[in-house]
Amino acid sequence: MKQILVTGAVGQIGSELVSALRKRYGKDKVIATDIRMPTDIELRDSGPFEFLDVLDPHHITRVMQIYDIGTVYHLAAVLSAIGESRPNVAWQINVNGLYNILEAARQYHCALFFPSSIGAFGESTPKDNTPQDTIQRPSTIYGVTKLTGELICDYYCKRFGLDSRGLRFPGLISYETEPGGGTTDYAVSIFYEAIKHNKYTCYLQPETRLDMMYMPDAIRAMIELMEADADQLVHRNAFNVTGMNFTPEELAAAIRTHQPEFEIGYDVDPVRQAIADSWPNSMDDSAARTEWGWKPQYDLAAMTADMLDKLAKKPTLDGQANVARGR
Ligand code: AKB
Repeated sequence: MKQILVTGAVGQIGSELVSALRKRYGKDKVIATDIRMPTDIELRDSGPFEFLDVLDPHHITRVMQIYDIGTVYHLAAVLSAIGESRPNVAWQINVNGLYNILEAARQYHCALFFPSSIGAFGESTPKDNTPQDTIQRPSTIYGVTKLTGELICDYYCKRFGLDSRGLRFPGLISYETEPGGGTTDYAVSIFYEAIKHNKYTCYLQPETRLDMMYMPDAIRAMIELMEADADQLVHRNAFNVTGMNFTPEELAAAIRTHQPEFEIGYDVDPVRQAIADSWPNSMDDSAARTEWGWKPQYDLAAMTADMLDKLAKKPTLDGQANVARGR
């Protein structure tokens, strides 16, 4: 089996994907790369790590020459809220970085995973049960870069036969590595604050409904899609996938079933609220279910229970965790 390259390996998805891929295919089969040094000891010591700047095509080629890469999971990206504050950087990394990776994948005959997002939809997209194939006119730079990514990945598949596949991720909830600069980050921060202080101030309005997914489902979705039989795939870039959808109020209520005194307040950030308002309330992921058997395992209740349990045991949250949860 050829090796797997992961870009953006130190980020929220990358840190957990690398560990899952190493468990599945072997430690030396997975080359973790990032422009940041991993602080996580497991990620750093469990297999090869290379500094890799996706904006440097020569650097990518050098890494491709050193290893025998067959698949690339290209996760290096800027998220939606940061993108709005630095549109130029969002375009550079999300579009030019992807282009450099696509070119290297074409040259070295690699399969490519590309993460798109609910951000690739916009105000004119049907909001409820958003279809797989529908209007996509995103109004954020993040959305524009993600839609560009979907299209260019499809183009490389049709034009050069590159085996590119992708998912439109909703907000991802995880306890290992916190996200940074996204609009859906509240759904992670709320758990840290619930454990530490038993209260949270949310930057989105109480009734803002968005799709979400727990990280174990997201990791499984990526691997299952990349392992799926190509003949079964009608779509490629990118499949709607979702695990659950909820509002901040509903998430707070789920946390209250474990911590009855938990309080939520609101201090709305107009930038992130506008981004969230332009995204679907819920996506139809039947194409993913039909074409490669997608099925989430975590709903709101299961995810909430697991997040609170895992975070309460996290060494960095010790002490304060016991105060909020009465243990
Ligand atoms: C963000 O909020 O920017 C991301 C996403 C939904 O793509 N989590």
